[in-house]
Amino acid sequence: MRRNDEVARRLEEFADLLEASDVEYKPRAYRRAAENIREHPVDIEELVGEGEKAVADIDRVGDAISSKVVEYIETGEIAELAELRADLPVEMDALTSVEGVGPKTVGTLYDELGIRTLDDLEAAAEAGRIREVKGFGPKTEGNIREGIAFARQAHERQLLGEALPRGERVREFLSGMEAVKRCALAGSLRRWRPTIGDVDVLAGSDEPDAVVEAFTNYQAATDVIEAGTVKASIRVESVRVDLRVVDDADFGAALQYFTGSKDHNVAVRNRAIERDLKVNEYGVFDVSGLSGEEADDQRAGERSAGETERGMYEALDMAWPEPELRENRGEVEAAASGELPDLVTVEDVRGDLHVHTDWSDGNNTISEMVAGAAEFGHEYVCLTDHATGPGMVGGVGLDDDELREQLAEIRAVADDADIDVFAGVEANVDIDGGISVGDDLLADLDVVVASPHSGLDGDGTERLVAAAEHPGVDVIGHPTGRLLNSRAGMNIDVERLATVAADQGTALEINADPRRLDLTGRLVKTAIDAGATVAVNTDAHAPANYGYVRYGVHTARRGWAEADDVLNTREVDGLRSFLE
Ligand code: DGT
Ligand code: CA
Ligand code: CA
Ligand code: ZN
Repeated sequence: MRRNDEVARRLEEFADLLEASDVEYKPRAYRRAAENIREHPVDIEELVGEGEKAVADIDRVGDAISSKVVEYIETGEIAELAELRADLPVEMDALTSVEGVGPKTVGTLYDELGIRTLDDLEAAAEAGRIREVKGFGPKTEGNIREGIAFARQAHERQLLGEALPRGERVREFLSGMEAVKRCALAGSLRRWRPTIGDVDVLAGSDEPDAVVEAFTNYQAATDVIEAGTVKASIRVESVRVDLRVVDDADFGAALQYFTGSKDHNVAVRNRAIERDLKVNEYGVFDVSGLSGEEADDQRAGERSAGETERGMYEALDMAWPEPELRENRGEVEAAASGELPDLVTVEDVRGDLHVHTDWSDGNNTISEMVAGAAEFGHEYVCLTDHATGPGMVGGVGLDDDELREQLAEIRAVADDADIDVFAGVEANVDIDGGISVGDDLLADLDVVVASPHSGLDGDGTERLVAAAEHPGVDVIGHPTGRLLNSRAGMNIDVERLATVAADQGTALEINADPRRLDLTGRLVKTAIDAGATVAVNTDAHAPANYGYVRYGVHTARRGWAEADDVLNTREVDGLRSFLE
């Protein structure tokens, strides 16, 4: 089993403890080394076997860190790390999962108040002791108190954006086996929920032993949680992966069952009962002639489906609902009456309207981001760097003069580009709904994305309604401002916002960054039902981020969106007429 992730975690722990003791620079070096070890293609144990030099050759690792890696693999411990732990005996991961609490804060709160655990932190916040510590105040204390509940639940679920690539690699690995006839991801991952409890993988095979054996020896597994005859669970980095092996003849039934959601399955089962049919993970069975007791047997009755998932729904007189719809929000009725939506696809998307460059906090130049969009296959792209204003810290945002200067450069790049290039801005929506950029400049820009970046608690409806009514604004960016697993974001009456947005010709964004996925599927459905148009944007800060679009599109699909509901599926002329 590959141990790179385990080693990386030790180094990250090292970094946190150093940072908590106010050591400079070193923490950053340890984190970079950790990242490169985690991503390194060769198993770290193998490299240690080749000698310290082979470890030090990993980019950004170097001699000091490589000797600690060797020490850890050979002895199971790093002496210096053990000392640091003894000096600061805290639950670092749990504490730093509270928004606004970093290793430095943990160090201070331990020194001043002896806080070691989330429970300690909560008790200190409730008792008003944190505000007494130098550098803290009632506001910080309030934020910490609010962040704790979130942190407790956050620890249990992984981001879709982290779980999916790992699940896909497991699926590829198993699909490559001779013994595996069919293989698919199921569960919440197949439904594209924004966060994932565990990854479910299904394999159809008549050699379950061989499949389970290969799975538990999967090279990226960091742990085998359990292994049976037809199922097993491993950990891949921090994600739990459950495998189930079934007879290939039952694959469709098992896929339907293990895709869920539970609520969807209950609704499907009720439809079956109305028809004297029985649905389970082995198929659809006709139990009409059987007594209650006879029908209890899993495979009792004549089977009418189970080989394919489509067949399962057909046997129940239903069209096949896309997995993203299976949340029991009306899809069972729609599938029965032939009224399922024709969902938007990733291929329908023609461009990206929310992209950053190194003029603000992006990593790449305007031309690089344009070239990246062209290479990705887009027909157009809009560059929307941050404007100054509330929520922009550290001088990230551009003032109006700088935006004018950038506008000229974007026009110059556009002249030579292979795709249509629009000039935009990501302006801040202040607490009253005001926009942080001058009206004359807004009028000269092609696309204005207005996003909330500060004051992200409480109700944000009126603030966003005011922004949507602003004649210069085209798109409301990441409307709730939520950050998955760390910040709930604002409450919004999306029906009201969407009604105004539809009327004003303002689009509502689905921010496809897997840390946001904001709006959510549920809110997208409300917005579309109220007549609004959505825009699926990646908020890319580097060309590689254009690939986030699939997370946004599948979120749109969870909201029942068709291509016509999504602004950036339009050809460039259609986009222009929306923007006018
Ligand atoms: P997660 O892992 O919390 O993100 O959510 P799921 O939906 O992947 O749930 P999971 O992994 O517990 O189970 C996978 C699927 O298996 C689930 O969506 C539906 C099905 N399933 C599991 N347990 C039950 C159950 O007790 N009843 C029914 N009807 N279906 C179940
Ligand atoms: Ca699951
Ligand atoms: Ca599971
Ligand atoms: Zn942005």
